[in-house]
Amino acid sequence: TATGKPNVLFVLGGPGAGKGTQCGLIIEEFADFAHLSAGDLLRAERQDPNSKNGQLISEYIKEGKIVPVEITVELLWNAMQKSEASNFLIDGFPRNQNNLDGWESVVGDKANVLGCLYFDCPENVMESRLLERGKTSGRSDDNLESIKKRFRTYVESTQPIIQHFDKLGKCIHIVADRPVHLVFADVRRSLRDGFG
Ligand code: UP5
Ligand code: MG
Repeated sequence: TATGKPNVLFVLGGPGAGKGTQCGLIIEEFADFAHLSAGDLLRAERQDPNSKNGQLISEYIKEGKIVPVEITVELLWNAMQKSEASNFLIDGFPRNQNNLDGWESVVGDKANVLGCLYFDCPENVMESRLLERGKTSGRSDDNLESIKKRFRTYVESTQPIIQHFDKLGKCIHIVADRPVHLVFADVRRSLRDGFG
């Protein structure tokens, strides 16, 4: 990049909207992008017997609540610093204003935030995807009770963040309620046009 700072594209959308799936496809095609899923980093941290935050993370995830930003942003920033990539897809973060504030104070102008890639999907579609995945995922939050809580957190806390980027003219809107390859065709076009 011109500035030498890493570029960051936040990837947002409801639970089951397809963030992880599409990020996987993006990094196959755009070799200079790395994918960091905040949820995956938290799940890995929860497994680490040396972590003092494991219990807290488990409880928050099962309840669909947003983990304190100090934990999440440290995992993200550490992973960014370990990576050679110059462009990052940060998947599933920031989920609320506190997350965005925590990002500003820890990372701030050490990275260049391009905006957000927003996967827009109706709740009933997300719900059936997650229930289907729940048959085999082993994820503690892929059950109807946790899914409902995740949806509520998404509407109350995360949608305002998406609107924030939208008002800045920095939100790429993707219709996510379609087959994976059709969604990706739009993603590819948007990345080439907007940020390529
Ligand atoms: N699928 C995907 N795309 C499809 C398509 N186009 N057509 C048909 N099926 C499609 O996809 C979900 C399922 O749908 C899969 O089975 C897939 O094959 C299928 P996926 O790509 O995994 O969707 P994604 O949006 O990534 O769903 P995910 O469940 O990961 O979303 P969440 O946002 O709920 O999960 P995340 O891992 O980001 O967060 C989990 C929890 O961690 C949060 O609830 C919270 O408690 C905590 N968290 C924080 O506290 N802070 C953070 O910053 C991040 C997470
Ligand atoms: Mg995901």
